[in-house]
Amino acid sequence: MKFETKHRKNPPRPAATLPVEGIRENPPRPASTPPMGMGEEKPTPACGHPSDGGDTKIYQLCSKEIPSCGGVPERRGGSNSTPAEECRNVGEGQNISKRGAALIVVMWVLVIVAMIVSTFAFEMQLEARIISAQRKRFKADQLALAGIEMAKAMLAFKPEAGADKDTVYEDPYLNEAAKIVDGVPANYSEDSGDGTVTLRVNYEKGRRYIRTMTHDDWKMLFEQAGVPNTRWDSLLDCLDDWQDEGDLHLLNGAESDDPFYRKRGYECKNAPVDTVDELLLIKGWTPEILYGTQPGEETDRPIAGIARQLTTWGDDNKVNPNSASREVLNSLNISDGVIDAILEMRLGPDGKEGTADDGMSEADIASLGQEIFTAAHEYVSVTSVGTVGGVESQISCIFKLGDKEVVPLFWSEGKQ
Ligand SMILES: [Ca+2]
Ligand SMILES: [Ca+2]
Repeated sequence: MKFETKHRKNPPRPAATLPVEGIRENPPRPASTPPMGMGEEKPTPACGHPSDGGDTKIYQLCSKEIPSCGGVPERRGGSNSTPAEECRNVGEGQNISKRGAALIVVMWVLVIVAMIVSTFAFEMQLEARIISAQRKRFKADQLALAGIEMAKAMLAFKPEAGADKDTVYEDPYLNEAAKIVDGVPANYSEDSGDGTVTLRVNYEKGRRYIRTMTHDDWKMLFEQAGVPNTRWDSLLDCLDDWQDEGDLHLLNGAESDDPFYRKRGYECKNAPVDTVDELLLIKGWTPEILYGTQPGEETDRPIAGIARQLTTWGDDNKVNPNSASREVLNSLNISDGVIDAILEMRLGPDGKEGTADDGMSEADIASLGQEIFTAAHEYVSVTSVGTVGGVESQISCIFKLGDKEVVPLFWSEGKQ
């Protein structure tokens, strides 16, 4: 009890630690300032906030709402700051922290919006390109189809009365059509709308008819193409086994019981080939032999390929010299002098290739005195290419020329 009495008599409370008394004493209120009361305005504090009035209400306001003080506090931080200043400093710090957080949120929102917009723009650009490519593809397809119709009109062309092989027309289209009448390869190109249609007309009689070719004919083609002669016998025996009836294989051949065919799950056809590509099914006949060594393929002896000299459209082994390539002419049993004469005569009087006077007449061909040659050209190959903005569409056809109509025999879309 004695201790409690002593403690009550001597309360050690410094004046500076009494916020109520200090605030009540320190703010000097001007004489002209009316006392606080009803209808009176609160004094403006140093920080400019009206709530800084110097009584206990300040602490309540500071704890709930941080005033926006634009001024700089007279004393900052440390144990020497008054509670009002501490409150103001804390309020300013929290206010800055809130502003920083808001700025970060705004920046993130901007980044996300920018990413969404850029993604949307990229997808739109991609779709626009796809639609543009599809539109070009459609136009190119239609141009290729239009080219086939143009070719059919050229194939049905009948020259005017009195016109002969050397007649030159003003219209390039008619000049190319006149070439077809003589069995001379024709090339025609025409702009149409946004694109171009290109026609190439050739004749299967300018190639070797597979079904009538002898082993010597094949060997001539193999030699020119660069096929190693060690493979010739195997290639020819396998070809014969593929086409002949029965399952007895030749010395270097292969029938259905050969592991090559068993592994692939099909048998020998035992019938003549119907297309040039069918040769790829025969043992030993690789794409390199038919279509040549591809660019970038490493080999000591590149092969040129023989597919361009072959055909399965025809009736006999005769060849039209107007459309035969040098390789085909070399595969025939004729002298080099005859070959040189053909190459010179088919250029026409102007001596230039690709002009209106190209081609040998039927009389010119007969003058060669070679039974292997013919002026017939009933099987016509047509390639039509439509091009729009770099997009190509190709159609390849085989037509048979009749007396009154042009009959389509083969149709292929896409590059070959
Ligand atoms: Ca056979
Ligand atoms: Ca010429």
